Amino acid sequence: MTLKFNKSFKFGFSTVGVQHEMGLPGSEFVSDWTIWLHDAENMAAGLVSGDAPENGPGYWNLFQEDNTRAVSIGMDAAWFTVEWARIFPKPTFDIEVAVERSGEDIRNVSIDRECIERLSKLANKEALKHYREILEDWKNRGGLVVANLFHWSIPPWLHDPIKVRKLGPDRAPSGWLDSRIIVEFSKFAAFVSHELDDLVDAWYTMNEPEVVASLGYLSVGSGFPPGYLDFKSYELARKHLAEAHARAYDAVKLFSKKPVGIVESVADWVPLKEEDAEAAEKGFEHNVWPFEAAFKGVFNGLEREDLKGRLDWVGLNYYTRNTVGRDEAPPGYTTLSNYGYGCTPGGVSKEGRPCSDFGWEVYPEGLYNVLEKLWKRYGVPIYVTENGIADATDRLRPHFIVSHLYQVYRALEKGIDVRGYFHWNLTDNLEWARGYSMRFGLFHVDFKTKRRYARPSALVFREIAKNKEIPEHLLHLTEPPRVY
Ligand code: PGI
Repeated sequence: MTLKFNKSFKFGFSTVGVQHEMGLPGSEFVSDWTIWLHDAENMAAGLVSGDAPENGPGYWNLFQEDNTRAVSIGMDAAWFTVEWARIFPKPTFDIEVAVERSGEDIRNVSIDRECIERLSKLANKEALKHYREILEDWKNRGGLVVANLFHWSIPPWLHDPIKVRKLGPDRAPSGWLDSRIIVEFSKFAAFVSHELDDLVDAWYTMNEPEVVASLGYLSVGSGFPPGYLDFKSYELARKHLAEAHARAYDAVKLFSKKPVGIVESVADWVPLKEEDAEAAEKGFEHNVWPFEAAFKGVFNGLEREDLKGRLDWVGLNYYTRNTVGRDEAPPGYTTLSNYGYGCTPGGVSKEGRPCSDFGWEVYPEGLYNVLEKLWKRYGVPIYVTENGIADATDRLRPHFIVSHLYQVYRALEKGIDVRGYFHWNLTDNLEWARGYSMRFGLFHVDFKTKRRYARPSALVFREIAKNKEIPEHLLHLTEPPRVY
């Protein structure tokens, strides 16, 4: 017996500028993350690893070789981040557009052909041409192309995270705390759609807005910019991100008929005991706010016409669960350690599950649960845009892959419209504040020589992706791993 995926089901990889592109001469670009990762105080405080994005795997130069590698293990889809800071290294503020405001809300940004022409004069043409080459190369191999417009890094003219932390957001370019970012992001989105739509099969506006807001302004120990602890800023950043998605959705649609989505990482919210069910429900509800805003227009309990109806597909990043208990204090739930994201690196969870180098519990059945919930709520096509494990020695990854793909298979059997699975990641890359220590690759990267070496799990992945089925000899890995 084998477990078959539909022939149209996609298996993919992905790239993010800061994480993959740099490493070889000519690939450098500067964003807020560059400033942040190079900051000596951040390093001294242990907030960032000290690893520089300039020493990365070098995808900008080695894209053909990595694309070949991806095909060789059966991949036929990829999502690529088009880096805002590469395309517009200089401010776009001076290109005027009509902005419709209602109180503090940005309801519409009018972008016309003249605006695109003016943006074209400011844009870094070399970078644009290079992205065309990357996308074309992948398309010529028969790969599906998904384009992502925002994966965390912001041009420095819009965000100086060190100054925000030191001087406060009123005295520095403050990124997601300044509503102008919505207007500038819309211009960028319109321009990129105008320039690249012929090579793109699907778009998404941004990756994980909730992670950007919560790690930037609440969980400041995470080492994410700007590390400015302030609940009001968290709320403001969320609002701006919700509006930026809607306005960028409209901007992409000016020049594209392709589906436009948004990506968020959603955990399986598991109640510790029966009486914690309501707490888990609250956690999930909060987790999906980017979809609620884009699909229903509901944000902070209010319905907004100008946010609604802007979700053609859902991107799910799934890594693990959140096990929660009830809490009298707001928000009504508390996330418990030794489950989900809160485990000991390389250890074992309270339920006897193995945990990654990051301390994330392997919990594959959660992937099915989240897919089912998202499908019931939105009924639009879903891509698993990220799923993977930090596991330098590859002791867990083979089982991780098979057990998670089995959950996708189950979802497909139930009629859930999952279109593809993108493994995080093809190669080792820069894991943000944690640097090169967290290795997520199917291929090990020697960051000195830039050479890649297949891990055993790459072969396991190939066994499945090439024939789009879980073969009989891997069926023993479909059930969740357990240590005791
Ligand atoms: O940590 C692995 C990947 C990152 O490398 C991707 O850039 C990012 O999209 N990952 C895991 C998540 N999101 C991404 C899940 C949510 C999360 C983000 C940051 C959890 C902890 C820190």
